[in-house]
Amino acid sequence: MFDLSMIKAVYARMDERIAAARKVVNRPLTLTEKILYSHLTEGNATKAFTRGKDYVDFNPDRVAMQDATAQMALLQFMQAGRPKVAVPSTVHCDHLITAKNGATEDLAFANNESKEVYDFLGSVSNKYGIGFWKPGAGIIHQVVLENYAFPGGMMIGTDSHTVNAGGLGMVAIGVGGADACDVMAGLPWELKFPKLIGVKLTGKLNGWASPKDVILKVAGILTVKGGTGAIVEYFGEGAKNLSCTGKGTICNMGAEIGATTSTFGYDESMERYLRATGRAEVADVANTIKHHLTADAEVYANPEAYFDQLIEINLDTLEPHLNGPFTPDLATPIGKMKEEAAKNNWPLAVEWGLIGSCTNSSYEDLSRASSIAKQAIEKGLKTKAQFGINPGSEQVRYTAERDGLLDIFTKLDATVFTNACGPCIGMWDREGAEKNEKNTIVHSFNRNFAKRADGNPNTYAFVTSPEMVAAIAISGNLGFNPLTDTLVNEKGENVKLDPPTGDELPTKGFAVEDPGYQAPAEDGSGVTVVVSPESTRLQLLAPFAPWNGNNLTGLKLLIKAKGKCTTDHISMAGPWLKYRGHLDNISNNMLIGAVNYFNEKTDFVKNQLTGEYESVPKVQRQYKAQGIGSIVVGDENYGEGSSREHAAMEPRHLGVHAVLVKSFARIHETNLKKQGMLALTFADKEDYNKIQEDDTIDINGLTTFSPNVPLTIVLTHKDGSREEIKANHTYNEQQIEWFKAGGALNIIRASVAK
Ligand code: MIC
Ligand code: SF4
Repeated sequence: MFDLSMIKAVYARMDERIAAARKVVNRPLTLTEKILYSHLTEGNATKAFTRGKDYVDFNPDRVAMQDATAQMALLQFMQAGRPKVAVPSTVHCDHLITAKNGATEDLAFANNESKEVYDFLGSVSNKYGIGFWKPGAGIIHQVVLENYAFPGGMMIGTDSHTVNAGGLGMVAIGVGGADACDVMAGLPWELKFPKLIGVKLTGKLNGWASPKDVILKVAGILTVKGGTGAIVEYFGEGAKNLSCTGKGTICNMGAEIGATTSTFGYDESMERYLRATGRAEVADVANTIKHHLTADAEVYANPEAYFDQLIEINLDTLEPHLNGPFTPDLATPIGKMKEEAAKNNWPLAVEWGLIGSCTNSSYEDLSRASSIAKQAIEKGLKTKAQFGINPGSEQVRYTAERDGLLDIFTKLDATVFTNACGPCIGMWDREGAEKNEKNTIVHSFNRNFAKRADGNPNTYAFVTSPEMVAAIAISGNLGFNPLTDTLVNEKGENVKLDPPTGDELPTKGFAVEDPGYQAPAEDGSGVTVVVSPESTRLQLLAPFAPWNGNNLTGLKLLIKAKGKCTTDHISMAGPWLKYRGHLDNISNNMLIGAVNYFNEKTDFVKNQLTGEYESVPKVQRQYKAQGIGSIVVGDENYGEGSSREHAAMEPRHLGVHAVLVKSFARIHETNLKKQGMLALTFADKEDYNKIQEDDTIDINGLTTFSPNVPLTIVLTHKDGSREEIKANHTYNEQQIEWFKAGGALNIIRASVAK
């Protein structure tokens, strides 16, 4: 068990902290407020904060990082001049393992291919007191839920699905590496005090419905930006009826509605999970302060009075859903899928069914999906689609193997891939993907943006529960509704699949031989970290230049992005993951997935110096070489999706000064600010239409840059005509200092130098 004394200390101060919060807020408290107010940097609250307005400093209890983001986070931390991390922190190697031939071969390949990166992460972790989870140990959020998450705790992680730990009653938030660096350096972490969305769950799941369907439905209601700036708190009888890992699934995909995080009050399902995962002592102490680990009774009795928005879902009548294609909020209940697919021309034949990802790779998930697979074997059915599985952790895998679950899948010709992200992050060597054929896949992951899993823009990916993935993979048909439809077996008989069954937790308990954990050195001062100057995968960071004190003038429009522009469009994953530790190399993928408004093409923009059309990074490197600044323009919810700060560091590195959009996703906006960029929004969204392809742009008002005062943007069009528009921003005093210093890290550096 890890960090019991830290958990006890958090619990020990909760009484006093919550009493102080109660006094200033002066009404009953939600769970979210209890957790936030008991983690204030100032200690006991002295004033009530205004939701959606006040910036507040917090002291999170721990930090989690995955390998693809940890490289940048730790390259920054190395410059902070601290001997050891200030709070318990961990690194998890899960993103860099390609799924191809199955776990044993794939893991060996990755260990070789990414050796340099793993050695770097291992030695940095060892030096600075960070727990290190080796490749194959599992997916960060499953490993965190199994080992580190605790009710009432607060955590940040360099991955947007850090929110998964809400399943164990935490406030767990995804951030960029620079934020993690601050917290590991012992500095406070700042967040705009969130709004609160309440989701009341009534009834009990039954039949084919699963926890995944709760969040697929919520995503349909709130859309990809409906949760922005808010924490979602689930409650009600229905919540108590869900397993702990099921709650994790729901919180996990809260990232897909843009929510800051989601959480559930402490209950018996969490207690069972803590005990089953070797943390009985955490459950025992949590039991002593139970009343602090859920909202006050008045809140749930009269939620309208305490939440900014309220949603109610009846689990008794919830239908299984499939969300997609290309966006996780396009929710279709299974009963309507045949109709919708025909109407929209979605290919019905399903080529692959994939179970895994941090969202749905628990023991319960594998157990319920295997109950469907088992029926297929017994009823003489074969899978029509190909079938792949990534268990969430070595503990889950080992236990599922012992209990015969994996054997059932392999009898159906499934491939068991490594305990890692794999296809979910485009680390999937899918045969034939390069042909770019139109095809459908179903998976239990959370994201389904174009090209995400296999790089093929014509793969129609649908997100659903593991048990539905199994049923649909067996039928090979997107429209197959296991509630009503039958399938024809080898003997030509019509057979029907019974609803899934499964174990919330393994009846014989969890087991594992080697969980893949490496503890750091007690005293790491003697450990050296080497980064070869010749490396193509790792590069030490050079400080960005501070602001020169003048308004920005003569910026060229680099690209006006049209429509959805997620972090996958700005800094693609898959094959580019290998450069996550090398800023200059990864910058060659900057915005190559974004659609150019003026020609509807990707990675094809006008070079204003030559009039030629070229790839985005190429054009930008020419501007940089000539000392010309540039600006990126975007649409709604720009930077949706991942926490990867590369999407902010690449433009910074290549000389883009500002990003001007209709609206931002939270993490990306903060990442831009942290790296010393200008993150601006159109005061009037219609002004997006005024931006022309050959525009030269000035940003005025920077010499008096201050909170709540809009900046002025002057557009000079090709014909010499000029237009002035207003741009809003959300910078506070501190964040303006980041801009002036050329990035937040320069401020930490300066304080070390003193
Ligand atoms: C993702 O799911 O997109 C990732 C890969 O886990 C990212 C982090 C990254 O880009 O490394 C995330 O969600 O934050
Ligand atoms: Fe890994 Fe996918 Fe989860 Fe991101 S969403 S952490 S890539 S499994």
